[in-house]
Amino acid sequence: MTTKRLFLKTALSLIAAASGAPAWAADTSPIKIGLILPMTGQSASTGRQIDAAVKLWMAQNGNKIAGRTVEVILKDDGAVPDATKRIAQEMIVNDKVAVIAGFGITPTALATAPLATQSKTPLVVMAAATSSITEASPYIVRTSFTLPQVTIAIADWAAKNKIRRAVTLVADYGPGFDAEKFFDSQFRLDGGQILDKLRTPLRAPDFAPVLQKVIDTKPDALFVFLPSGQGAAFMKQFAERGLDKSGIRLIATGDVTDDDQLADMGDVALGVVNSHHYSAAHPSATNKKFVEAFQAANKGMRPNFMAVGGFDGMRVIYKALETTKGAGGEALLNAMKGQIFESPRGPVLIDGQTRDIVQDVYIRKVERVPSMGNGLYNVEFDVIKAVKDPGKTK
Ligand code: VNL
Repeated sequence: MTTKRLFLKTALSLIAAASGAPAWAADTSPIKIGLILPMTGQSASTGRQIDAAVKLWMAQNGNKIAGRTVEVILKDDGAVPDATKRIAQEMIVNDKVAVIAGFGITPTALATAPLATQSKTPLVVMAAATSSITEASPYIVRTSFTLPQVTIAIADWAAKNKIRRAVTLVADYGPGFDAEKFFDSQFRLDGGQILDKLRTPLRAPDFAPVLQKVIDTKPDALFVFLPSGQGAAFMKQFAERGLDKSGIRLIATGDVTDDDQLADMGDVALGVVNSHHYSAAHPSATNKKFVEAFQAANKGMRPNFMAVGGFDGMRVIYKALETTKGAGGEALLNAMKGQIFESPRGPVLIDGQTRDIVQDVYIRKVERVPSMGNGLYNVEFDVIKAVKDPGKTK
């Protein structure tokens, strides 16, 4: 053995001794993805949708990246922020996850943001949609949407379609404040007038008192944002109070005419014009393939916008992990930035500057679709291309 080769051999065995593995051998440990979702409680439909979409992504794309096995660790936080934070801490410290995804509602994402920053762990927000979430940590990337992003379109549509006086009704927390504020400013800019701003609690809302106020105020239209899972209960009370026959038009964000519940809402939902980034009836080949595969794997379930946020979140994570060969931290975060791809919702970009999603926003009307089993669907009739979140403060 030459001196040079002996030196190399000694150096390599020293490195191997220090790291516990031969330095030239590839890392074969599993790549872990933490997934925190509300699988129980009021937001359980969001957890169910995203879990199903993550499983579909894995079934279609396998569980191997750079020769390593990908493991998804799913934990239920019941949409309780303290639980989310505790679970995230365990995933970072004990499981050594490369990334944490999920986050059904805004408070759970905000509670976890400081941990992401401290530990340099990327968070992929697949559901929560308050604009400010991506500003709570430089390690947050979002594949869902923001309320300002989808709300401006319906405010604009309303003002241009003979609606002069409106009342707003939103859930009393982050995304509701965003929806209320951006509906108000766009609608007034377009010459409309806001007669009243109503809010209902996030937990166990009772729509009776606010609907009575709407009846008394008699606006041309009622604009509504409620988080996914509350739409059906709202529609029921709207109809029970005769509001569907009152001449007061119902307009909304697509959270209210959510594909998860729309099929069972009944005629009260017919004709509701709303704006959002995803409809199960989106007429693209990519979406048809997605909906068919999702329904084949989940009998009786129609994918909603939460499922698409989860599916696309996995795409962003997988592509980034392929780039880093499974490494996490800042490298993984950077590999998520700037991704452009065709989602079931349409073309999307993960903005490298804001880490938020840029996407098309559609104006839709709830209709019965004979070619789709005569079910109720959000049928797209107009589009605003490549909308960035208008809610960013910097
Ligand atoms: C949020 C926004 C949650 C929109 C939603 O459903 C929704 C949130 C659970 O940011 O908390 O449709």
